[in-house]
Amino acid sequence: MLIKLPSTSDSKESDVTPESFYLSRRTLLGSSLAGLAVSAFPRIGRAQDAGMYPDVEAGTPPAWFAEKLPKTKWQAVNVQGESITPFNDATHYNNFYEFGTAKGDPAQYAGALKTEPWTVVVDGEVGKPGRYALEDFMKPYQLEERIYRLRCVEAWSMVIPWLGFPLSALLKQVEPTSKAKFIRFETLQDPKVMPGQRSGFALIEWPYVEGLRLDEAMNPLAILAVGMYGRELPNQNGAPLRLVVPWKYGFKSVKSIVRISLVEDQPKTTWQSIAADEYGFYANVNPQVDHPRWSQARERRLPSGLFSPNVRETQMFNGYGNEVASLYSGLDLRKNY
Ligand SMILES: Nc1nc2c(c(=O)[nH]1)N[C@H]1C(S)=C(S)[C@@H](COP(=O)(O)O)O[C@H]1N2
Ligand SMILES: [Mo]
Repeated sequence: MLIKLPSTSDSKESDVTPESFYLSRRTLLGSSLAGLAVSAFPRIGRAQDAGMYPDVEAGTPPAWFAEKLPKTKWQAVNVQGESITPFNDATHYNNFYEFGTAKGDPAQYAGALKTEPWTVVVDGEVGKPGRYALEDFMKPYQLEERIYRLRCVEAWSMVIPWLGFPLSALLKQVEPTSKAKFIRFETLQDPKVMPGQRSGFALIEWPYVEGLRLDEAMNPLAILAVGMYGRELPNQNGAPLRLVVPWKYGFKSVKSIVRISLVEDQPKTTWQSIAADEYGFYANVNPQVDHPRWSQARERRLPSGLFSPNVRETQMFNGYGNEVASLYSGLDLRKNY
């Protein structure tokens, strides 16, 4: 991955959502005025919960989606002092190499991906393997909102409100055997709709593969997401099902998942296969361990433009150290990058 210099087209200063907007939204939601919040902002979508966020394009949610939305007041976690990245940035500045390597490619081409019907396979070292239609796969779970920082290894970042459920809940369902030590995820492979898989982009062996140690996967911060900004996931963000592990670089958060396997050995991940000396299995956000070609000490928080680059210090474990540091006690994080 190459670092892109900020260009004025990345975002306009006028796109910045003031913190006050977010705070006032929270205040409204905190009282029983959630309904009124919608009418206060004229440019929002229709009668979906997407109306909670400004400028969200309403989607066409699958039938099972609405009944899974959080019923009570939505909870924000870990977002003190942060404002949510505008929807337009989160959906037009993406990495999803199956649809091309330019940041705008996923928004331009991922619309061709058909996410209904969708099948998820659970296999490997589990007591209850299975092959599920997505709506059946989702049956046991209620959605929660999780507002997380997302830090890409390329040194840009966003704050995204996801809708998902803890990965640990899935693990409880499928009953890993005593041999299961890692969890492996696979993205859809379909060169007909994924131009990145049929071009001469031979560096990547498809499908895209990612993985976690089982204890990392059990950490309550790790979620499987099916939505963001109060609506279902846009295709370019990994519809209909993706992983979100906020304390790790973004490439761990694999999109458009079709297969989840419990395995004995550490899976070989896509980015390790491309350049093992640059992208490790752990990929924990760590400002003290630089990428061989650039510093990881700072990041550009989107929206970021030439005249307001919005640069900030990168935090250890992306600011989630209290929750996850104990997973790595005794591990040399310089070697296990
Ligand atoms: N299948 C797949 N998943 C992927 C990627 C990809 O190219 N293919 N890119 C990763 C990278 S590098 C990042 S930073 C995040 C970006 O997620 P976002 O576009 O929703 O912000 O997705 C990750 N998941
Ligand atoms: Mo990334």
